[in-house]
Amino acid sequence: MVKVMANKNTYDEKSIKILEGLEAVRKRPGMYIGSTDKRGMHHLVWEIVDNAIDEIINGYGDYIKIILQKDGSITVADNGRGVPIGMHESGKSTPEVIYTVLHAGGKFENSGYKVSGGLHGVGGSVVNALSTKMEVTIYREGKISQIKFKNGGEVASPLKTIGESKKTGTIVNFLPDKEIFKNCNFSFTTISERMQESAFLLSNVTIEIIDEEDNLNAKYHYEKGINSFVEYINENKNPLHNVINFKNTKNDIEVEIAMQYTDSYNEQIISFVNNVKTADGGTHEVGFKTGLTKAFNDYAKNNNVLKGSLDGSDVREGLSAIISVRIPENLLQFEGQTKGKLGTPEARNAVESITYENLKFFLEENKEVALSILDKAAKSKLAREAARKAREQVRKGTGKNNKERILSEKFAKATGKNYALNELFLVEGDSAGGSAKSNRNRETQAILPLRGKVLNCEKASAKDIEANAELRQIEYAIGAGLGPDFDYHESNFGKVIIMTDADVDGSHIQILLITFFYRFMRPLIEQGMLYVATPPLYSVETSKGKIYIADDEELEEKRKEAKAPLKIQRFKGLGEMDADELYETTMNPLNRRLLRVTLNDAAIAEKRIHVLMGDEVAPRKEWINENVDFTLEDDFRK
Ligand code: TSJ
Repeated sequence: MVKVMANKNTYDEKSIKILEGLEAVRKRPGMYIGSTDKRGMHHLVWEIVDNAIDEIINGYGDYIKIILQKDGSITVADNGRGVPIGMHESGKSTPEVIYTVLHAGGKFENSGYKVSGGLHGVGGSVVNALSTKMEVTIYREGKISQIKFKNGGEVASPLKTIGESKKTGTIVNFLPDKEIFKNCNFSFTTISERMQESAFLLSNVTIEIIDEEDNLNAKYHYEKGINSFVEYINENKNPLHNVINFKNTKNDIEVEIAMQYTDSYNEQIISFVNNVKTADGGTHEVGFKTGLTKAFNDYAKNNNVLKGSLDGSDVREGLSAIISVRIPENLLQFEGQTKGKLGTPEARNAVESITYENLKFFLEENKEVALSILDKAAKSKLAREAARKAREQVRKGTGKNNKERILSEKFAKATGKNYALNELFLVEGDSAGGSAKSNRNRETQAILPLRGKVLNCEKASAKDIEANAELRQIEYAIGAGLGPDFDYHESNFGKVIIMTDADVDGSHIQILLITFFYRFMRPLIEQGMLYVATPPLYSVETSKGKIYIADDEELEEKRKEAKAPLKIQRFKGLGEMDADELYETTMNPLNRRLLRVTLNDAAIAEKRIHVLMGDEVAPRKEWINENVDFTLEDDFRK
């Protein structure tokens, strides 16, 4: 009797501790999932899916299904062994412990490689803590068992058997807490794109995504793993050879590389560590690049095919490559704010020597391919040197085409010498450009009006840019070079702001310009220096004077607030505002809303650009919404 009482007490103490643990997650969600915006909410999905992926990596199951439910919840199912359903020493079921104790995962983990990019791996309990509802259904030992939670981790219904089945697997359904994730929805596109990447990395696993709300679905299954990934990236390009694949292990670090050159000028390297993308690269990417450059330079030297040596950027022109490394947990090290950069020093050496040795062998065995790549690299070197000379002449003012090179009189420069504070507005149309020039902060704001459509840079070379008046003007205005020579430190502006009409043509120009920056000044995007201005869509006369309205949602709010019908003017373009209005609403740092352009997924963004250049409006809109992560930079109005 006494003993039972004692047990009951410790049980209660433990429950309190548990709730305190989950309460900590609710108090500081950012510590566990990075943020509480859309990205953070998707993090919950990655946490759950990673558990299913771990089960598959350990050799159990080959199927993951994700369902975006109509009620805003999401379901993730796998056909692994099913989470153990036995009783835990605390008197609770194992699933209850796993989903209510922070980091409880550890006790149940298997050895081997885990999916564990920086923030991952904190597990189901964190997701539970941030959900108003979570249900776990387990198929195991001939039974179907289920446990339900509510309000961020309280047990709504303890584990019980709800049926019989011969199948095995785990199904988790959860509804993120709206109080924590305000105005967020799951994105089918974001989830599908990430799952497609996972499917490439886990060959022969099927991943299916179903959106019940919008009736969308996608199913991914690749038999050739990262080779299929490279083929997918190069789908619309002209490859110079079949995909090269090599794999080896050094110092406990498993390295697999798939690579293929095309006749394009673009370089696309995507790297993964334990199946999680390292968006900011790291030691494995450095090792790959070093090994690659060395292999080509050695080959060129030994075969007497080149004078001088090639730069890394020459050797990477037209290259698409996937680097996948698996690193044991004890050697894992991530860096950077979003933990997207591998820090493990041993990875550099392992990838470098595996790349060098395999490529050396490949080049010796495939002379024709080797020469065609070297030919391309040599041309890149020449173009790069010519471009640099031309730029130096411009800077020194000695070039023979200097008159032509100097910025057109349309460019209105900023007088201030503190470049970081200066802003370059790229404005659609001469008339809006004129307004912007007449009413601007002359010290910090420069205006470059753009005429008509911008060149589609998807397939352009540096030479094409030099031949294009519009883009050449942008290059000279920014003054920091182009392509591999671009150096954002040299930029004449801290912010480059694209300002177009809020219509289809305007968004097309935005995409074309973003494509240009993506291809030829990518660090500008990486450094968060590229923005899109958001001109208001409406103005409304109120008793207190004229107010400006950003979008339809805000207009609806104002309609509801107002008692009488509103007098509304719709702006079709920048040109419909006078210079004063344009400055006050869209350019004045105190009132404007700037959206920062961040490419959250370079690989797929480039593919999208291809889709976008078609005539359909819908996919273009989708691209803006899903791929270019326009984040509000400074919204002083709220
Ligand atoms: F945790 C979770 F909710 F995030 C989650 C876990 C979500 C989903 C969709 C799947 C899983 C999950 C966990 N799938 N499979 C597993 N496997 C185990 O937890 C497991 C199974 C069997 C054994 C065993 O030793 O028999 C051990 C483990 C850890």
